[in-house]
Amino acid sequence: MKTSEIMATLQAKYPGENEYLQAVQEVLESVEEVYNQHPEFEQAKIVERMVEPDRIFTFRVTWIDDEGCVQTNTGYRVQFNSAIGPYKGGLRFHKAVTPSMLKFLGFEQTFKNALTTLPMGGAKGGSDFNPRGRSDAEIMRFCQAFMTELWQCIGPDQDIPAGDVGVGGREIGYLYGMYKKLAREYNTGVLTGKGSTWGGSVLRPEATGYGALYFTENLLHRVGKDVKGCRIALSGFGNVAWGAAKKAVELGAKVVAVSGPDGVCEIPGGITPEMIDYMLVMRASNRDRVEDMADKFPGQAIFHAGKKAWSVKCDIALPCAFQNELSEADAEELASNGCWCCCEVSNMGCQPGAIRYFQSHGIYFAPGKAVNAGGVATSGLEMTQNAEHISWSGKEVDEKLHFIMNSIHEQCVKYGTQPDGSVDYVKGANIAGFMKVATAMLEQGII
Ligand code: 2IT
Repeated sequence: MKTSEIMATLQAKYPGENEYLQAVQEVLESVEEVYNQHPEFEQAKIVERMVEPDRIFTFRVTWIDDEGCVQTNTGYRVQFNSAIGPYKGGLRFHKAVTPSMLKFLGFEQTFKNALTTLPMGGAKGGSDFNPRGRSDAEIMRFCQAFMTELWQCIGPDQDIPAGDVGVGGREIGYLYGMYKKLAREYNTGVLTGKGSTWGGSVLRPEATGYGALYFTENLLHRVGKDVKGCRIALSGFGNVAWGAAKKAVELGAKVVAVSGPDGVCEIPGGITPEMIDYMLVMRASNRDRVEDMADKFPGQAIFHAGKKAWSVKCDIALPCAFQNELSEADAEELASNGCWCCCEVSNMGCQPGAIRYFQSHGIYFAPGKAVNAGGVATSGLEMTQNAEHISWSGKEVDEKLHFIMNSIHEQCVKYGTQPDGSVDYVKGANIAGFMKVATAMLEQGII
């Protein structure tokens, strides 16, 4: 296998699908050497098959807004790979959603899910629906309209969606309500991230952020450091940033920045529990503005319009918002302000130039598919509870999540340790995930 040849074919076939091509390029570069030591992979054309989604559903979603106007969006479900389990992955509602974005996310999800130790294949879905400024009633009508198409594609042993950007507990509730009405079955296992009174797992809302901090701790402990006392800049103020802030504070770190599309809130004294709670209010408001934090906590949170979280002095950077949110120039700015570690919590949050910059300047870096896997792992734990018709305590779920994050870190170290003893977490995560999926595909024949 030659990465450059496969990339040339994909570029010709899918011109302009930049996020998808970027995600594939990163994985292929990481695994090329190992792959070429396995002629049986080459013979079964594992890579050529793995980079193509199994199938993509595309559908029209029509709904009526509060003014009585008819609105039309496009919905998608990308079922990427089912070698190690049923399709599993979130739904993203965001104005910039395209097939390319969902293909990149579904591809990443395949390897991430393989790292979790649980039997889940990779998928992603969503819509170009923009929640900004939408009322609760509009959100509900959109979710219902979306599910009237999606429900035919999903099932507890087939494909299990969950949340992602723009889809949280409220949206999963509306989606599940419509699913139940259409299917006439109380199939709790068909979606994860449900409410805790109707089949949801405790700690699922916190899991992505908590898992990210457990992973960060593992990384730091390996080099004799600790999260305690560190200044952390995180981007975003949604579900992932919220969980990360909660756990960071609990572990004794100081969260000095949260951000939004409008700018960054610098918090010199460190984020407080009241501010962390307020992140949920900001998310539910659909205003998509972090300046609201500065308005609510004057003097404590200082808003800088148009600035990113990466302009704030910190020890550790945690991108928690969107793909490609951290550029090479941002990496340089972070480094010049003394930042020495970046754990990517968003999916593909760092541009390739930023990753190269971190790795060549001795700044610890770990990729999203390892760092943020605690979210989908806890979705996997929710599926287990649903299948058994039981619910575990917070302590049980947290222990399992912690164990899974430790295991993901171990897999990265196993496959990513370099001759000089340092760990290339990008390589480690990609090779570990790839080997599991490739072996399963090989054993299941040419399908
Ligand atoms: O990117 C992700 O891993 C998620 N949005 C969570 C997916 C899930 O199925 O819980």
